[in-house]
Amino acid sequence: MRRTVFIGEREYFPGIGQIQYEGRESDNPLAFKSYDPTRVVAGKTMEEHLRFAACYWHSFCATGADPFGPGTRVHPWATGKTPRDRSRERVDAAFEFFSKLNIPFWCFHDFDLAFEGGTVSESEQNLCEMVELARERQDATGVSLLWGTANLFSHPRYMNGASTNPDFAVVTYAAAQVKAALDATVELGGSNYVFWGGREGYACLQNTDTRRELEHMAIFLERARDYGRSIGFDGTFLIEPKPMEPMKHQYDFDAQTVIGFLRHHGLAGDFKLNVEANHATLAGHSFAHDLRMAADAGLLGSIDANRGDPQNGWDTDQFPLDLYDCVHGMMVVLEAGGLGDGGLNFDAKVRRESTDPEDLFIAHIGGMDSWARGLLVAERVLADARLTELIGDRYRSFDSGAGARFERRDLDLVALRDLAASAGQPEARSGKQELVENLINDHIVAG
Ligand code: XUL
Ligand code: CO
Repeated sequence: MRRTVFIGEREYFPGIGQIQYEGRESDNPLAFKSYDPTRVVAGKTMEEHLRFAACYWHSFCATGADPFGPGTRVHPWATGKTPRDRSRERVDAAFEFFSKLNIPFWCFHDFDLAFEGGTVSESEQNLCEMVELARERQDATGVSLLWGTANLFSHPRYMNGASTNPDFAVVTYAAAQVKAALDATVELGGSNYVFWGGREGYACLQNTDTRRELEHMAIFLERARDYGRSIGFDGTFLIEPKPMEPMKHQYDFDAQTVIGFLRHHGLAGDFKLNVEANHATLAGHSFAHDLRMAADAGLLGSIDANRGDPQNGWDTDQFPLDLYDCVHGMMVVLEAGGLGDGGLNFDAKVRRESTDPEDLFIAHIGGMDSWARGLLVAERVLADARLTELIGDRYRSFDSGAGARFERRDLDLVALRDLAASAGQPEARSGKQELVENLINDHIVAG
């Protein structure tokens, strides 16, 4: 159960109190208009359906730097004299933010939370100290950990990959980090552990032994799984697909690639997918497509909620304020029976030009309201008999007779040929795309 606002030694967001649900009539930018955590939709509260999480890296570490210029935001929690002081301040600022926003979960990388030391042991110690502090703050606020992960992409040692690095010495460093990050995740009661392999891929196909690298990646994931289980981690391991950036090609290209990889290596019992909107679009798919592929495989674990920009070909990590994305996404989630122990993590950053402290609240409030609207609309769309009938009708020919026998694998290719030869040309049957799109639009405006 979450408690009231947490304020540490210093208040980092003065003038902003607990964000409340005020309903659609409210014109307060610091209030929820649609996200009412206690409202019941399709048998569960909005809070239970949506399982929102804030991320530590974009909101509390990043300052808005881009390849053309430095950060534009000066964080009041980054003023301490030593890296250790700054890490501790950041935890307080983050938990003040989480509790004021009334967000139930958070996510972190090892070296967002702690600063990397000069040696493996020093880094482990730093992380342990910060985990202890975060645990106290979790207890004080009731905010829980959705997932932890290790940053295996920023340090120059990972420039040629982490678990897929051609140099075994680097692979061992990656293992050390994953071990410590798993320990931290267990200590903080996290329900998932994420692998996003930013550098697990290649920049040049001609200097890379891809067969060997993919094998190494599978071995590494097995070892991580075994260690996690040995220390009592009974949650879900998640792979987060992304096709490229920073590498030219990343092995976790998209949902279907990862599903194939997991099944090929016998990992699908312990691993699921963390689908990120902007990664799906970089792969040339829609967000809903990757969600659907993961859900169809029974491997939809969690979501990194954000969006890209159609005019930019990179990972802009904008807040997910596109209503269609949220509606289409929630349609998949509801049909899949929910997110289970996964959640909706805002892997999103305010724009470089959004420099007011309140912008961080406004962005998250917008994301939470958009997904809440997505939930309400998706529930209505899925309950609309016209859609279920339309889809049922499209596949009716498989429900009985020869079509059903085909699905039961009773017909061979010759039998199929003979059916075609005796029946003549199939009739044209409309897919009714515009009708379906109109129907969804009608439900969006009706709410
Ligand atoms: C990078 C990305 C990461 C992962 C965690 O594109 O999405 O923040 O979510 O490492
Ligand atoms: Co992500």
